[in-house]
Amino acid sequence: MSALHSTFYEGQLVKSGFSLCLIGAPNVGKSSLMNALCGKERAIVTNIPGTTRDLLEEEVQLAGLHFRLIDTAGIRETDEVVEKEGVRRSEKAAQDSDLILLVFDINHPTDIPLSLPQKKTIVIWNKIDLGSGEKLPLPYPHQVEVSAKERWGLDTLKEQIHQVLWQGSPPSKEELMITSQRHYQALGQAIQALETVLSGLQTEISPEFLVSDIRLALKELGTIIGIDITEEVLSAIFSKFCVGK
Ligand SMILES: Nc1nc2c(ncn2[C@@H]2O[C@H](COP(=O)(O)OP(=O)(O)OP(=O)(O)O)[C@@H](O)[C@H]2O)c(=O)[nH]1
Ligand SMILES: [Mg+2]
Repeated sequence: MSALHSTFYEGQLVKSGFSLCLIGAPNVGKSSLMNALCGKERAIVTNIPGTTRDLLEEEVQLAGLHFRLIDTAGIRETDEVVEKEGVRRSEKAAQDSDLILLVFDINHPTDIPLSLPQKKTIVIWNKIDLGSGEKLPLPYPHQVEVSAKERWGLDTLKEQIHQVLWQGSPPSKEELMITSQRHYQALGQAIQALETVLSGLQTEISPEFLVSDIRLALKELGTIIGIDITEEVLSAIFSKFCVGK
């Protein structure tokens, strides 16, 4: 029951999808990568730095999982009001998303003044079709070289996305997961009640004191499968073991 209870986070992600945010300096190819991953020209791409000014979202399936891709405005120091707001939204989107693709132009890598969580960040070295410059030393273990323009390296990127999401241990297809908040709560209550029963058994208290917690656990489990199993099970127990008589 505890193992099932702990699948709730993953279960929820699988059900509602993951958010994946593209972050980086202007002109590094975030929008181009967004388009490459979507398989369509969703975002405007130009060679003018500062093309994307607002957040742009698109739902996609990548390797069997559902994602909400978010393209963002390039991060740079600016006094321009609209762009400044765009940069603020980019930083917020990075904080809120399940996964971050931190994009660099491998031939002109300039760092951005943002420190992102290592566990959910993948560094993308883009534009490898133009050659390969000196990489910046960065504290993120997951790094991939791609060309958004030529669609190179996208399969490796998708593999990395999977690895980072599941931290090396993907749930097997047969694994049962709970995806509903109500089931999560009911299972949690049942576990708590059974733990009380267990410690009661260890201290050898009289069984009739355990009945109310067993009843509670059964009631909670019953709400998951939609029936009231309490009375049926308890009357069977009472008829066989004379508990509490
Ligand atoms: N050669 C080459 N050019 C690329 C690649 N990816 C993007 N570009 C070019 O780089 C320029 C900028 O691309 P965008 O995708 O608009 O870059 P961005 O990071 O979204 O830029 P902003 O929206 O300004 O922050 C465009 O001229 C693209 O065609 C790539 O893999 N190889
Ligand atoms: Mg853009």
